[in-house]
Amino acid sequence: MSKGHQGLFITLEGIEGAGKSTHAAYVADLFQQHGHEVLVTREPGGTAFGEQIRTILLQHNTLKINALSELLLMFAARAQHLSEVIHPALAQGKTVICDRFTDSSYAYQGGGRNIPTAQIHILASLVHPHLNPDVTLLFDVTVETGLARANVVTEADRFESETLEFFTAVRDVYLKMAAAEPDRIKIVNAEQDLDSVQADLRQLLEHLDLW
Ligand code: Z5A
Repeated sequence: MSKGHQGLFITLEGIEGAGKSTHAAYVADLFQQHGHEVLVTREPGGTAFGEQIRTILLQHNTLKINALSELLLMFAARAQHLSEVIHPALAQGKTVICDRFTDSSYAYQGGGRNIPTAQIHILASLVHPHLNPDVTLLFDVTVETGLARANVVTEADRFESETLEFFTAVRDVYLKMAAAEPDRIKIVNAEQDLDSVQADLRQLLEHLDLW
């Protein structure tokens, strides 16, 4: 696999409740079993600055945040995350497993909030001109299943309070990106029970020959 960094950069994507956080630990474990030094991180967040931005973005209150401000905050957190955590870890040869990255911006701010793809692309080119995930695992579930799972765990945050139409648009963008970039974005059927999802994940990663 040709890439401009030493370590592997793996991202996990999908709508809420798809199982990214649950499976991040499983994927990390598989890489560790094969001798990789692994760093698990998330967006928005992953740094002290990014976690503060995360709090602002997710808290459900009366604060008004327009779509462009939301997008810029996602990329501000990402710029910090890249410089403080992701680039150094990759340079040390670590396998970085990141729960959400720029594909989330295309899906949520693009699909969900209708910001033109070209504008998001400008920010992506500015913030990480030479870095793209080596592999993206897209955990795909129906909106109904994802929201039902997510809402059992915690009270709905600012995003989780969005409409079915919003999440349907988000999921559609993810599926379109996967169709456009099949070599990078691998769809995992997350509608199945946990054991079946993990069996598929193991088989997929073995097939990709990443270790
Ligand atoms: N966002 C954005 O808009 N733009 C951006 O650029 C970025 C992010 C980077 C982050 O919040 C929010 O930020 C997110 C998008 C936006 N929107 N929301 N909401 P977050 O990190 O809190 O949200 P999330 O990533 O969607 O987290 P989540 O709801 O926890 O989803 P998850 O990590 O995919 O699911 P999970 O926690 O692993 O699983 C949820 C529950 O389902 C849990 O009880 C599991 O045990 C259960 N589960 C998972 N899989 C299964 C299966 N297969 N069967 C049965 N039960 C399951």
